[in-house]
Amino acid sequence: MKKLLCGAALSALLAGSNAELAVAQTPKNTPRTSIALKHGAHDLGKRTDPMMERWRNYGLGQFLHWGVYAIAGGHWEGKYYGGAAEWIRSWREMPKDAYDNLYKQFDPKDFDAKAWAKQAKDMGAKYMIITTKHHDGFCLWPSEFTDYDVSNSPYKKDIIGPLVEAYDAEGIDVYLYFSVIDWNHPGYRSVLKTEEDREEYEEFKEFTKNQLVELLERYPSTKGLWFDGTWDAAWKEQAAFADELEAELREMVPGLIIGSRFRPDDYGNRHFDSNGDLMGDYEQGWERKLPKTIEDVKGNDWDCVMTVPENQWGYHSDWRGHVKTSFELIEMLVRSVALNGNFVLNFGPNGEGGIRKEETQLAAEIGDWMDVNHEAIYDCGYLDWEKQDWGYYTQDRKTGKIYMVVFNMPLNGALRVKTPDKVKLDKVYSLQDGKKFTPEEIHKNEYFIHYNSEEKIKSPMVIVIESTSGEEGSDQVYQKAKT
Ligand code: H76
Repeated sequence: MKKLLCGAALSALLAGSNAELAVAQTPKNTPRTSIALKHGAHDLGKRTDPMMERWRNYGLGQFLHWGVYAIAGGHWEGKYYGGAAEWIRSWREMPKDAYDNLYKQFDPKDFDAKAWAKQAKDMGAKYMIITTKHHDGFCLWPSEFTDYDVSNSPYKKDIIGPLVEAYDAEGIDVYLYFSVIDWNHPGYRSVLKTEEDREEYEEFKEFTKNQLVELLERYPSTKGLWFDGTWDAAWKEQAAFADELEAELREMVPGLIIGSRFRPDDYGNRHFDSNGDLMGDYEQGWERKLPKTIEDVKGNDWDCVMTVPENQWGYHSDWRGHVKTSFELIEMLVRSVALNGNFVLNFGPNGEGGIRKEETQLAAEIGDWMDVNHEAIYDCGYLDWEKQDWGYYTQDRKTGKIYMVVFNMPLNGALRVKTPDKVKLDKVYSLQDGKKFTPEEIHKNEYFIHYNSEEKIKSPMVIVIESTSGEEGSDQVYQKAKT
């Protein structure tokens, strides 16, 4: 896609029916009328410091949703809850006091932080996000600021500490999920209607701040914070508070990464401020969905967080509807990387701390694929070559090597590759076994890479291209058709 469009072309597009396309093609960093904001985006453009470079190159992450909702597992008194398991407290059929006493049963005998970390490592995850506190308010760490935490459960011990230690030991960076919705705190409000609401909410804000500072003090190796619940009307009024708090948290941990789902701007806009600029280090809006084209991500860093069933994060004992396969998840991972994002797969351990067999199997299958093909994922991002139907290109940002990740092998085994002008394909080979391919030039800047269609392919295969640019093309003359 051309980055720069002349004014006339742009207005022609805008006038056309495809408004979405026109917006996607608006050049980045062009001057525009801007609204004066105190609490909008403070820095424009991507962060280029080492910590953010590290984040950008993760490729694959793991999300963990764990809390007392795992004990209910999506059921109450034999009745099935169709919503997301971690939301069961909000269900009409779920007595609130019964839910609020579930923590008295929280005693996960199977919890083994090292085993979880090992499994994530074997899957190929480079970062992990753990729910320190979900909307119910139950804290997986012993918090000084509430009694509703692990220390008052029969388990008694900290959960977050051992997880941070175990994942750190595996070389997997830890991020802390934190909900600014807290159904347990008396000062929490989703909407501020009265003066009294506002007074109470001030206490809740103080509590929120104290807990966040506490988390970073307790777990100083934390690489970032993953916020949730910031869609509340009450929170959307807190631009100044959130801005100041974010600055304070960043001060505490140099390089700390915070996405776009934390603070609202002066007008209550989130993710993107009133001028359309991203607030935070990366776009956090890709939840259970993926961008289709590079234009969709507007030049920003982003990650996609994905559930295995349609919408279950915490443990639900009875998954209904479509359950994604490792093939689908690998395709999502590759698509994410090909569009300059990371892919984060969610796991919901059960009330005993066990990881269900479906998730264990998916982790193993993804891990098997990553063992062979991780080169096409880590340190990789978007390549500006015309996308083909067989799959996705990724490119290593450091070595420049190009990877063709093939999901749809043509029946005749002929994989089309269109290159920009003056690109020469020097070496083309299979990542799995190094077997060489000799590209057939079929047209100017267009080749077939012939895969022996007799050979059965069991999983998405990767072909490496080493190329040089700036070379003259072949001597072959291709004549344009006269029509
Ligand atoms: C709605 C909502 C929450 N955000 C997801 C990341 C899950 O935590 C879900 O419960």
